[in-house]
Amino acid sequence: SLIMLLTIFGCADEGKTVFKESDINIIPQPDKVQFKEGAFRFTKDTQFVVPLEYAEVAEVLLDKFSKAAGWNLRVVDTEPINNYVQLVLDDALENEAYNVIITGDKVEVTANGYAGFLYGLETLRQLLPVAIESDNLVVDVKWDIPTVQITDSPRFKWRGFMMDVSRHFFNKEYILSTIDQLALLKMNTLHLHLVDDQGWRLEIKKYPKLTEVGAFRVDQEDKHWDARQTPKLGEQATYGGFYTQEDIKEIVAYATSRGINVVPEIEMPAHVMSAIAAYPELSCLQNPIMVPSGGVWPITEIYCAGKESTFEFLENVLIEVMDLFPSQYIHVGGDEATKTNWEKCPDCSKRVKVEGLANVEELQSYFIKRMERFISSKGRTLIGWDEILEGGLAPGATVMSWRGFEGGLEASASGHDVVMSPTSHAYFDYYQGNQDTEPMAWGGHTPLSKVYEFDPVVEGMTPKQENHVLGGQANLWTEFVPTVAQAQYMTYPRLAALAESVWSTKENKNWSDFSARIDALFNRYDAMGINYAKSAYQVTT
Ligand code: TNX
Repeated sequence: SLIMLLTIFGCADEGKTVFKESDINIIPQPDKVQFKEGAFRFTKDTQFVVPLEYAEVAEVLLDKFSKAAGWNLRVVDTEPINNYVQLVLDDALENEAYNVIITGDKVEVTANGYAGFLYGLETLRQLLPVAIESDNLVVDVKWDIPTVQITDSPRFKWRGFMMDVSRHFFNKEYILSTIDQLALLKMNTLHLHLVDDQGWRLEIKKYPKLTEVGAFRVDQEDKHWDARQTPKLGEQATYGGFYTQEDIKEIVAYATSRGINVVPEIEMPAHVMSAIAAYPELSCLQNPIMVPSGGVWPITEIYCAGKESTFEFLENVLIEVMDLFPSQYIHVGGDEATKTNWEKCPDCSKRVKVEGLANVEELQSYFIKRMERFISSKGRTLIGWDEILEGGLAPGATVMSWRGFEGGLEASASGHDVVMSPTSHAYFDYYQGNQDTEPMAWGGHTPLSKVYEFDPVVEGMTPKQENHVLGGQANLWTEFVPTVAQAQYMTYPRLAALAESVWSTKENKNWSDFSARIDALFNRYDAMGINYAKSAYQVTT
């Protein structure tokens, strides 16, 4: 029959792309890649054979084929005919690990569950022609991939990226597209910095003013960050935005389908002027303040640690947060609190006495420990910036080490889990090239090569300490990042270097090999319309 003839013809190697080993450019570098001459061709009839409970995972590729090739590929759970992609469960594999075997007529992906299947498919995406990234129909493409065998698994289980959506607001669409980029690089954690002085970005039903007031500020149009620009009370807000709870549900659902956990950060006790502008009673002195448009330093307008009502407020906020975010980890910030108002506050002095503390400084540790009890009572885990070490760490707390690796070393030595996110390697708000030619940034110098050197495990760590290193994370603070174009510029391709640092084995990391592979990623970014920094490519250590 005609169908038979077409099937036989489609199965012949004739006309398929002839690949070279150098055509394989996967980032992050997999554990093992074996190249064999030959190709597998995706066609409009390629079947995806997927265990039913994992059917959703195939969407990552089916979506792309539907847009770029105009195909409506099918997921089946029956015996396939020839030319198919089959996902096979294998309980012997570790979480997130996968194997891919590609031959001329089939592709087999094995994993122990959703994440591994996803990463296998993301690897296929990187083997496909860049046209797969197109949102519009592309004609005359041979949808061929080389016949390789890949064995792969992550080095760390926390592979994170933080986006500061407070200093500048980035809408839901940008967050969703960022999730897709994270998945491409096999990152699995998106940390949203939802609260800071300059804006509260999450709808809380019980406290509507947090977003009605706290999500908006006075800003001059072309000057989105200026510390000298202190708004006067009563001035009209012009800049802002926030996520509704519906937005968050959509973000979390999409992230989950891309193997990504969304960690919410609700800052406390400092970096919360936006909340105090909305509800002045949260501060000790109750001075009326505006949401500041620029940096405020030192940060003295902080939550009052003396009043019970502060904790009641935070618990109510966190209840809504935990309903929205299934994340095991709840980030409570904890950084950069200046305690001068606690000094002036009778309720705080009283609390110091009652709790038997030495001084108001110790209220920071009291504060975080109390929140940790609440969070762990709900079965979740508190994580905070390394300032939460000061005055004694809460028992179940995990530390995110940003002022170098020291906080992480100290916390892991005392048996706490840590995520390494040091300014030296992981701060994407720092310059990545020559300061004279780069757009205005926070300062610092974190070129691509420096990010690539990042290793969350520090030399000299004991094996016990090493076991407490969950992984690493990059942070994009957005004081000087007002637009999507600028956010992409600061994020890419440094995110690719970070991804390799937290996924690939030490032995497999090689800067010159990475530099060669990254050209293929640039082509992909071009196809996706991403404004990556070409300047980052130059080695500028
Ligand atoms: C320090 S990192 C901060 C942020 C700033 C950042 C700028 C941290 C926990 N706090 O508030 O945006 O430096 O690099």
